[in-house]
Order: sequence, then structure tokens, then C-alpha cells
Amino acid sequence: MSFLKRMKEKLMGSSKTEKEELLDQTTEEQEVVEHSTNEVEEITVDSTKKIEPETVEQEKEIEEDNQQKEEKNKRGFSAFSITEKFKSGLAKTRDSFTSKVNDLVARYRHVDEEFFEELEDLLLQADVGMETVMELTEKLRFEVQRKNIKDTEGIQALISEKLVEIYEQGEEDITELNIQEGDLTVILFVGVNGVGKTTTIGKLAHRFKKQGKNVLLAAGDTFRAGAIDQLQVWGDRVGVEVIKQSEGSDPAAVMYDAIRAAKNRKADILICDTAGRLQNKVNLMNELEKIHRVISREIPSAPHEVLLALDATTGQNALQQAQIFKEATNVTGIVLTKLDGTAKGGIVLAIRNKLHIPVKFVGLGEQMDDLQPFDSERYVYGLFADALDEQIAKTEE
Ligand SMILES: Nc1nc2c(ncn2[C@@H]2O[C@H](COP(=O)(O)OP(=O)(O)OP(=O)(O)O)[C@@H](O)[C@H]2O)c(=O)[nH]1
Ligand SMILES: [Mg+2]
Repeated sequence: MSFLKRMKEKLMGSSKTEKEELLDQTTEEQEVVEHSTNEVEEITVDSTKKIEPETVEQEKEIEEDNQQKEEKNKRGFSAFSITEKFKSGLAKTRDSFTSKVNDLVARYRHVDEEFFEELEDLLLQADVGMETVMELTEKLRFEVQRKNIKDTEGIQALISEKLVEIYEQGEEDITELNIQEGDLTVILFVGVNGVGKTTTIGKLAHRFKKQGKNVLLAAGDTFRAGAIDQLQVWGDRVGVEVIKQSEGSDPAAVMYDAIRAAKNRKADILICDTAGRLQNKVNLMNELEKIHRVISREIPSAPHEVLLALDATTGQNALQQAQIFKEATNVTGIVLTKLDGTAKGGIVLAIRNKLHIPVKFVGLGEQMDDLQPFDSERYVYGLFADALDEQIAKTEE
């Protein structure tokens, strides 16, 4: 099936995975409002709530709005659907990168060498990375020749399809977490200061809880003042227990306690926070090794996932961090945070190509539901949404 057809299915909510994932989503979206006093309050927004109209025009507007909502519900496509989240989370990248691509397509009516060269420049500016750019344009040149494509109209669909191919590299299910069904799964988070580890742990705990799992958190960042409290705030917000010791204690000892507690409480998932200080590589290796050792002494197959949090807004710097952590510990996946905060969302592709570690989740905002499993098709759709919408509409049923 072509990329456009698959995307159309995802947008219409008729594909199996979309439906399965929608079951995961609550129909009511929860919004978290953080007050300046640091108190946290949950507000439930009920999308079905009726607003009383004051004028005839208003009544008409509301009716149209309700019709649209109904239409979307019939298609199993809520306003907060996953695809929409990717689309809005990638708005900054789309605004800068994609509008330039659209501009390029408008300026060059015909696909020629100069068009490819300018396209390469644009991709490099979006942090896609040299290797990926070269691989992409090579594939494009080949397809253009094979299909005898002459003009640039609609080339965004071809670019999208090839980007997905490059990302997937023939592998399937690369974003799946290694979950031990019916047994305890231990997930360890690593990453430098401020990349979003603790926030992501909170969002992930929320996600698991919605799936009915029994979740426990381990406050392994005993180094930074306030880190334990910050995790506790998330624990309270999500409604999960946090296993902690006092500031300055040995993180490995916290892990030991947490695993014992998780076993006693028959928890399904234990998520462990760690300190973000990036000292020299030897210290980092020693500390992570110790944590690792304590965890696997209690459960030989654990940790089942070591997730490295990287901040998308740091660009190429994120790649260097990943390299260091990759050497220090067995990173099984990447969580790319703050993708909504950068215009250089192409970094996802560079990470995949350079590090060969799959991006398992992306952070698309600061709300609890803004952590999404990475989906290369939705990501690429998010990059080119407007141009693709037109072409998707043209594809036959
Ligand atoms: N816009 C946006 N902000 C995010 C996202 N993820 C995290 N943040 C913000 O990034 C900031 C740092 O997040 P933390 O979770 O404290 O980072 P950390 O890695 O635990 O930091 P340390 O504990 O200092 O190592 C917070 O203000 C978060 O709200 C995201 O996906 N999008
Ligand atoms: Mg933290």
C-alpha cells in the first residue's frame, strides 16, 4: 500500500492500529494547570458539554461545530487524535522547513540537479544530518528516473515515502517497549541535566496507568536538590507511589529498595529516575554500572529498557550526548523530548541514522498526554501535513 493510502487510513481512523491506540486514549482529555504556588489541579474538559447560544448566528456556529465533532467521532478520529498531536507538535518545524520546501517546489517546476541541490541544503538546515540527506536524495533521484517524473508537483509525497523507508530500515516494531507481561518490567531513565527525564517519567507513568498497569517510581536522582520532590509531585499528580530516600543517598540503594517494594506490591512497571549530571565518562560509567548491577542482581533480565532522554532543541549536541551514554551503558531506546520546541525536527532522522538506536517516544508538549510512541509515518506527515493533505484527498478510496 502506498504511503498516501496508509496515511489516509490513519487519518480516517480506519486502520487497525489507530483504533487500537484510540482505545488507549480517554475520550475526555485531562488538562493540567500548574499554579504559581506549585499546586497542581486537574481539570476535566468535557468535549460533549453544550454551550447555550445567545444569538441565531451563534446557534448555527455551535450546530456546525457539533456536526463536525460527530463526523469525527463516527470515523473514530477524536480532535485529540495521535496524528493531530504529531501535526501540532511539529508545527515549528513545518513552519520553517516545510514552507521552504513548498517554496522550492513552486520555484522549480521541473525536477533537475539544481532542485536536488537546494533540497539537500534545506534538509541539512533542518538537522536531518548529512548521511540521511545523501541517502534520501539518492533514493529520490532513482525514483524520479524510474518513474520518469518530470515536474516537482506532489514531490512531497515521494520525499515523505522515502523518509519513512530510510527511518524504518526494513525493521518493524522498533518502537515497542520490552514489556514483561505478567511480570515486573524495570525501565531506567538516563540523560543529562534538564533534558526532560523526570517529566517524561511522569507522562509515561500516566500512560501505563491508563492501560490499567500498577506503576511504581524510583527517585534515583539523589544528587540535585529538589529532584526527589519533583518526582513526588508527578507521583501525586498521576497517582502512583514513589520510592525514595533522603537527598545525597546512594542511588543504587534507592534502586534496591524500589525493586523490593515493586516485588512486594506486585507492581507491573517500575520506572527509575537518575541524576542528570554528566561528569566525566569514567564516573558516569561507574555510576550507571553500579545501578545496573544492583537492579540485575535482583532481577537478572532487568533493566528491561534503558531509555535515554535527549532534548530535541539542543540539535547536534544531542547526538554527542547519545554517543557518550551509548558507550557508558546499554541504551535500548531514545525519548526525544521537546520536539514541539524546535524548528529543527529533522534531528529524529539524524539520530536514527547515526546511532542506530530507535526513538521510542517523542515529547510533543508539556501536557500529560503529550508523550507519544514514535511513529515514523505520523512524524513525516507532521512535517509535510498541508502539502500531503491535498494529495491524500486525491487518492482513491
Ligand atoms: N515543550 C516541552 N517541554 C518539555 C517536554 N519535556 C520536558 N519539558 C520541560 O523541560 C524542563 C526540564 O524537564 P525535567 O523533566 O525536569 O528534566 P530532567 O532531565 O529531569 O532534569 P534534571 O533532573 O535536572 O536532570 C521542564 O520545564 C519540562 O516541563 C516536552 O516534550 N515539550
Ligand atoms: Mg529530573
